[in-house]
Amino acid sequence: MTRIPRSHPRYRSLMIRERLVEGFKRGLVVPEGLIAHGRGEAFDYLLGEVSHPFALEAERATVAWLLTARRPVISVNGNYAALAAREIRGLAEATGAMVEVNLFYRTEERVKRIWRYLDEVGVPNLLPWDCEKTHIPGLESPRGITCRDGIASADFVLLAIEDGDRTEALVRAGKVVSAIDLNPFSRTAQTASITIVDEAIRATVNMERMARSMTREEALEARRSYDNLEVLKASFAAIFERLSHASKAGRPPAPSGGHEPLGSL
Ligand code: PTJ
Repeated sequence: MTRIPRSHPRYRSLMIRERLVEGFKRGLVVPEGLIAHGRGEAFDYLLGEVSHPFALEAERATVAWLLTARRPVISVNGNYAALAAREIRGLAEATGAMVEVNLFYRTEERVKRIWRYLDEVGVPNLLPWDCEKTHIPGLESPRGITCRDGIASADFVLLAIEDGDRTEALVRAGKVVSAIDLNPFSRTAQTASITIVDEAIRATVNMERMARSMTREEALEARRSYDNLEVLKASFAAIFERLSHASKAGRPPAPSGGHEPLGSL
């Protein structure tokens, strides 16, 4: 792994990139995952690389569902595993949610490899890699395969860095879907029931912290009062305001002092 000095101004971003490259070398991440990451980085730049209030609100609603749903499942793909395995462990511990390895570019070999990696890191409530399988309705190709006792029977699914078709199919199947996606224009962001416009590691760290202190009453209230349209509008407004400032000043606004946990970086 390339050594990056902590003093580098782009330390955090470069470390995240290294995690993904390591994941690629280990066969967890597909080449397309590296491209997806670059897109995410670009949007994070526009957002100022912090968790904005609208993201924290969506994260709070997600935690509320993870704590109170009948069968909540955290869906983990190659990118999410490579970036945030330890943070996923924390969130699964704090909420008791099940964790399923579920892939867009699916091969049994890669499912096993990611499953073993999560297991080594100590992620709890992992559905077995050789679970009984079924298909997400409307997605009959291998990218629709899922565990019968996992996503297929879940009422709530948390996804990250996900493809739009799969998100749409889960929403169509009647599930409440929360999606971590830095691009609010994406089909995933637009179709999810709860859209977390935040970087996946930051979002997962935030959610673990929230889950450790949220009461059931607070969770039910957070579910009731959540409005995803307002959250999406606020995410576009944040990008617009930063670009508007930059278009006048010729440089981005000073860091907003938003919440930026480092997680295990
Ligand atoms: O591991 P697999 O086989 O399931 O495949 C994973 C990828 C990522 C290749 C697959 O899901 C895919 O092709 O995704 P897309 O359609 O490229 O969408 C990924 C979305 O996640 C894009 O909107 C990116 O902006 C966003 N994104 C990328 N990195 C991050 C992110 N959002 C949050 N945090 C990130 N670190």
